[in-house]
Order: sequence, then structure tokens, then C-alpha cells
Amino acid sequence: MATKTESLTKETLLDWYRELVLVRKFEDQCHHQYFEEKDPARKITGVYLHLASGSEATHVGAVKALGKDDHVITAYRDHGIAIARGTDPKRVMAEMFGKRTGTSGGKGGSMHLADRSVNFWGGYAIVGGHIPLGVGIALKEKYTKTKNAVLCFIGDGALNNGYFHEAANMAQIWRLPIVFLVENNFVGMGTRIEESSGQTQPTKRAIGYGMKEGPSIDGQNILEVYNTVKAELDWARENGPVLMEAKTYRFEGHGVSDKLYDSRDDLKAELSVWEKRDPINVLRAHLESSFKNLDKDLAKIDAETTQAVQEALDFAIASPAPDYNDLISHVYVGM
Ligand SMILES: Cc1ncc(C[n+]2csc(CCOP(=O)(O)OP(=O)(O)O)c2C)c(N)n1
Repeated sequence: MATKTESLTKETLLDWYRELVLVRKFEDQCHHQYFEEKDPARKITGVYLHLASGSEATHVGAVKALGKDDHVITAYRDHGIAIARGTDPKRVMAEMFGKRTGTSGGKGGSMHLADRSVNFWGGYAIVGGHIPLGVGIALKEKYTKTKNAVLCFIGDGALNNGYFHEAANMAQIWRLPIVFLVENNFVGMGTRIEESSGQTQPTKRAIGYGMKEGPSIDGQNILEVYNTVKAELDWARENGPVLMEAKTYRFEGHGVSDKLYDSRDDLKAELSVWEKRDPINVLRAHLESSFKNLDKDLAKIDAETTQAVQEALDFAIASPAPDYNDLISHVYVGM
């Protein structure tokens, strides 16, 4: 990898490890609450619950590369991105439960998490719909002459959506400070990239817009994600947009109710290969090869993350549901 790498302390790496584990446990709990919990009062409802287990290093590593005043926007696999950006897991869990204390007052749910206080602009269910919004945020930053940049996650499937083409072109014309990070998990719902895309190397699409073709990296390795995204954000601040790719995998189906891996031998075989590159284990192996006597630190992280998820769950369950006034508020801006 050509990117300049920063030397990272043991504390930083343990902190990232804590976040990877926290996000995995948080989503495991969401899965349980959505799917297996029989008591309606303790249930996450909704048609879909999209988990990102397997992709945590891409999400957490890229978000850690952002500066405080930078921005991030994504599609519906957004739980880990919110938590990595600093949104309290309690508010994220409350949003999953549709409670008033949630990040969007319970009106958004899993697919529409957002937290303006940390420049996390969502969470969008319409595939590709967030891409022009990300470009709009980058336009604002360029127009007001800041050096803040935008990180816009994009699924490989979303690259075929018209929103992407129009937004990418505008971003390049105006040389906007935005990194389009393609989270390539090789499938959109159950459709393989080879079946949906004439150009299966996502970064090559940049050429059609005269945009910088960014690197293609290992999305399972948080260090590589962090270092590369940081370098590309810095490039984008000065020069304009970049289209880069992190190769990663989705350990669950498209949504938790989706039994895709049970019915597709091709994907089942691929999954078993990617599971050996679980991003949590990749970072753990790096930590263990770099530092001695980590047992106590790792045990503490295990206990703390279990407790944080339990506290988030207790908070969500105990929180009030929205009432009539919530229903009629935030409908029109300025009313
Ligand atoms: C405009 C639009 N078309 C179709 C859908 C249905 N849909 C939801 S997710 C999805 C696949 C997207 O795949 P990708 O962008 O690769 O993201 P991934 O789910 O792999 O993270 C589709 C077609 C939608 N939500 N919005």
C-alpha cells in the first residue's frame, strides 16, 4: 500500500478494537430484539433490519479518519457509523425501538439514524438517494471556503443508480471535497456485482467523470482503512473528489430475515472464506503480535462492551414512545 501510515499507539488500537466489538455486540442485540424476542414491548419492529457484521473495520476505520468538523453520510447499514462517529449507543438503540429519546425522536428507525451534533447526516433507505445530499454538503463547505471534507459511503449496488452519476459529475465539475467510499461487498440484495455492473472494478467509474481514481483497499483491516481514507480525505480537501473502494463482506443476508446464504451455494462458499477474515480477529491478531500481556485489556473491553449494550437496551426499553405532539412536530421547517 502506497499510503503514508501513521504510527498508532496501543491505546488508540485498543480503543478501535473496543469499538469494533461494541458495534458487533450492539448489532447482535438488535438482531435478537428484532427477530427472536417474542415480547412485543421488547421488540424492534419494521420490515427490514440491515446489519453490517463483517464490515465493521470499513465503517469504524473510515469514520475515525474524519476530522471533528468533517461530515459523514451513508445508506441504511448505518448503526456502526453512528456509534463510531460518537453518537451515544443508548440513543441509537432508542431509535431502533422508535422511542422519543432516539436520535430522530423515534421517527427514523434503523435506516434513518442521524446526528447533526457530530455531522452524521444519516442513514437513507433509498438506494443512492444520499449521494447528492453528500455532494450538497461538500458544496456548502467549498462555497464557505472551509477545509472540511465529506465521507460518503456507497454500496456497490448503488453505483448503478442515476443519483450517483449525476452527483459524481457535479462533484468533479466543482472540485468538491468529498471521498466516495464504495463499500464493496460484491452483492446488492442477492444480485452479484458481475450481474448488475458492466464495470466491476468500482474505482474505474471515476475515469468517466475525470475524477481521481482512488485506491482499492482491504476493508477488513482497520489500519489500512484508516490510513487510506485519511490520506484521501486530505487529498479531497485540496483537490476535489475521489472514488475509492474498500473490499468487505456482509456476514448476514441483506436483512436479518433474509436466508440468502441458506439457499445459495456460491454465496455460502464465499461467506466461509470471508468469515476467516473477520475484522475483529484481524485487529486482534495485529494487537497480539505488536504488544504483550493484553489479556487484561481484552477482558476489560469484553466486559465494558457487554455492559454498554445492556445499558443501551435498558434505556431504550424504559424510554417513552412518541406522543401526538411528536407526530405533528418537525413536519415543516420553521413551523
Ligand atoms: C431506489 C431504490 N431502489 C431499490 C431499492 C431496494 N434495495 C434496497 S437495498 C438494495 C441493494 C443495494 O445494494 P448495495 O448498494 O450494494 O448495498 P448493500 O445492501 O450491499 O450494503 C436494493 C436494490 C431501494 N431501497 N431504493
